[in-house]
Amino acid sequence: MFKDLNLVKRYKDNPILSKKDIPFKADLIFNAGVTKYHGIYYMIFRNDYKGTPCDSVGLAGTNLGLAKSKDGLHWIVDKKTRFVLQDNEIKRIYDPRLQVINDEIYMCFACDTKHGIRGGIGKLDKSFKKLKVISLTTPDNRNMVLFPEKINGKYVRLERPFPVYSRGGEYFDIWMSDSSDLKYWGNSKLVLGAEKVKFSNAKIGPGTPPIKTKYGWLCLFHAVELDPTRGKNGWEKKWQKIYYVGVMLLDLKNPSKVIGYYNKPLMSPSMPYERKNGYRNDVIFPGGLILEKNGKVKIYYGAADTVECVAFSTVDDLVKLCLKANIK
Ligand code: BMA
Repeated sequence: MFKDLNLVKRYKDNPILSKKDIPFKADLIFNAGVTKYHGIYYMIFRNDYKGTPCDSVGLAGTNLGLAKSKDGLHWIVDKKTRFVLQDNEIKRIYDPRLQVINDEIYMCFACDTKHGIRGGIGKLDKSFKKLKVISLTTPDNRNMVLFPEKINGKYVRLERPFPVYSRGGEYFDIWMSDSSDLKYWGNSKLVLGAEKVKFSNAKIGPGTPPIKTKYGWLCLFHAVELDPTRGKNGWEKKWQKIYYVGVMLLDLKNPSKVIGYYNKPLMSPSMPYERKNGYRNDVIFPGGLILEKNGKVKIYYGAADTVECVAFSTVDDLVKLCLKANIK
């Protein structure tokens, strides 16, 4: 396991959202999407709740809830809003990521179906309470994030297909596609192969929706270390993975081109709420990156698949890390 290098500062009052803050049935509150819209922070969080025990850990279902904040640190949860997508084919949606493009609000999400995992894109109304699904990928794909503006006249997304058959094992990469209407996607290109990320021996995936800097698109990703010698790490019988956060910078005009990325984890599980007593310990899963006017950034992440947290950095520090270790 890689040590945390203290490159970002965790909020002293983490977690910012957990089971105790939720006014409805809730157990694991994590992997939220966060955006700032007209000065207010909005968070759509994942809630996995227990029911009649139906598997070894008793998790019965998943829904998504909505929270609002004036400072990005203290949150008020909407009592009524719960996003659930379920029918004969679709089992659940989870791991939302939010993006505002041209004053319209979009949410990417993962979608478990009877025939595989699909990446979804939907549009939220201005109250963030209603979701209209625009498109779903073919299986298996997820961890999709949208860029905040069109590039060369097209919407662009990062995504993470899972080619199990041809790649072997859980060895997955970050890809990119574009679209004229957010519904039909194509022109797919590899962005970052998992083999380039030296602190991962397994899959990587897009984490936070990219933010624009004058040096390039800044984007956090997750990177997995699989350690078969690990025993019990959480409520699960056996959890053998560690999830780190990585940081990369993509070319402004051609985002399939990586300008640079930091060759060590930006964040490695280190705090008790990231390492202990969680559903899956040693997981940091980034889903939101907010750039403030003064150049400071807030990094939102799920910790141990159990609580939602925030950490702080600056855009300059993150860009510098990427430029220091140019992969070319
Ligand atoms: C991934 C997803 C995430 C989760 C992570 C760590 O495969 O299921 O939702 O946070 O694993 O368990």
